[in-house]
Amino acid sequence: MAIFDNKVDMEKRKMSDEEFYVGKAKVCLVQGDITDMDTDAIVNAANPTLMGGGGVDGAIHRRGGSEILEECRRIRATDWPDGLPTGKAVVTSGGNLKARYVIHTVGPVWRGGGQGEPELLAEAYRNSLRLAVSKGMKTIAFPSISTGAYGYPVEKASRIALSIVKEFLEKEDKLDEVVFVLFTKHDLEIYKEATKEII
Ligand code: AR6
Repeated sequence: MAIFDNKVDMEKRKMSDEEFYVGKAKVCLVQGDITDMDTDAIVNAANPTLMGGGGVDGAIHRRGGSEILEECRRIRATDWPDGLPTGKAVVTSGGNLKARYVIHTVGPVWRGGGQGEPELLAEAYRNSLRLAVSKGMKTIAFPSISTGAYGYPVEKASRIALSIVKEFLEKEDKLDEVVFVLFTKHDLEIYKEATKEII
């Protein structure tokens, strides 16, 4: 039964996937819900409170269950009493999710682009990738950080996301797969366009 399910999953992913390699690591673009992913980690586009919210953050906490929130509370109490700064990343277990871990990072709020947003968004991706490697993870899935409630234009954000992943994989050979899970067909198309320039 497990084999059958895997086959179905692979077929589904083949239909919507765009795949390419950086060194021996595979990078995939998929349209879907990141809470369905069975990668070692999924990344949460959180806010500094780490106490949940809307969008992908809400979906992860709803489906992952209270264990994730409990761990976030502990992280706040011990490491980040004033909140997780923009661009940083922390890890919790995946609770009831298929993914074993959730990496919580905070992207920048878009304020026109002149307030350090590109570098902060790059840091959010970079620190998430570093954390995954430091924990021995092999596969990681990202949402399109900052491009929902935080208003970062997806055309610009997709280019930063792909450039940072490419740069990271060129220097570091410990990850097997990085997946971008785009919630809408529109975002998937924009990411596909961006790969033509970046990769
Ligand atoms: N799977 C994949 N992508 C999703 C999902 C999902 N289940 N749900 C939404 N998206 P956002 P941000 C997409 O707003 O802009 C929260 O309230 C969504 O379509 O989730 O970084 C936090 O608590 C968009 O493309 O994150 C913060 O307060 C992308 O995920 C704030 O929002 C990011 O949208 C963070 O804002």
